[in-house]
Amino acid sequence: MQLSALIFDVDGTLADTERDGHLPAFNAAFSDAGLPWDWDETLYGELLKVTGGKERIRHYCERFQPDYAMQPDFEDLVADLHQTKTRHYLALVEAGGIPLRPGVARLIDEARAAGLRLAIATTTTPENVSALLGASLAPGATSWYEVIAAGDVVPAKKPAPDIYRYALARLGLAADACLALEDSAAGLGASLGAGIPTVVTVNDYSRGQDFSGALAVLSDLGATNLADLRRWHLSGQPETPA
Ligand code: XBP
Ligand code: MG
Repeated sequence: MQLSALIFDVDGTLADTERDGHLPAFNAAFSDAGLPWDWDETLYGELLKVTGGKERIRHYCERFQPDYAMQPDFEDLVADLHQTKTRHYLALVEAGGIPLRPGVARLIDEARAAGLRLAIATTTTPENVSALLGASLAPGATSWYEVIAAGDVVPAKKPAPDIYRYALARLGLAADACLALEDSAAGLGASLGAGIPTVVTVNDYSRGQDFSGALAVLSDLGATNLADLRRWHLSGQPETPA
């Protein structure tokens, strides 16, 4: 099947947003709320196994702050903390603090020049996506993406396939006409669950996770071009490591 579209994950794939953006933003939100919680990189690596910022806060409270989780307005408190966190994250991104990972901008340029359709499938919020694309890729880059499937637009987050199925439906494409780019086992589970051939670029948080079924597992896209993606997509087989 001809390759017609690239579907990009955001966090960890387009940029290392977790370490440099989301983690400090969560901690700033806790501090604003007067909560003595300070997630370090090790704990955050564990918490990242729960996708979705609200879900992550809820999981943390249920596991480490049970008294806080038992409050009658707990869900409202989670929503408020997440709203504050998103405000801090947007400020970090808009300040230009989060560069794209190696090769990402070049690959997007190659795909656009070749007439490939582009989409996003992410657990984060749409406003976070637009801010990152506008600040780190190019002003107006959001318009390069036909579909931005993000956050709560689907009931179940990665590794559920919902967000990728949503993107396919909006693209009107079959799964095997697309190629997904992911960074984590949860993301790969979601894209493969939707039947989409997938290339993984690992990062410090996802290194060592199980990427069985990926067409290729790379350290980054710095040495990868569109011809590589087309070759892997055509073969349909995982590339044997060099
Ligand atoms: C990674 C996630 C997101 C971010 C936090 O998303 O799981 O929840 O960690 O963003 P991706 P929010 O699918 O792009 O890898 O707080 O907006 O959820
Ligand atoms: Mg990701």
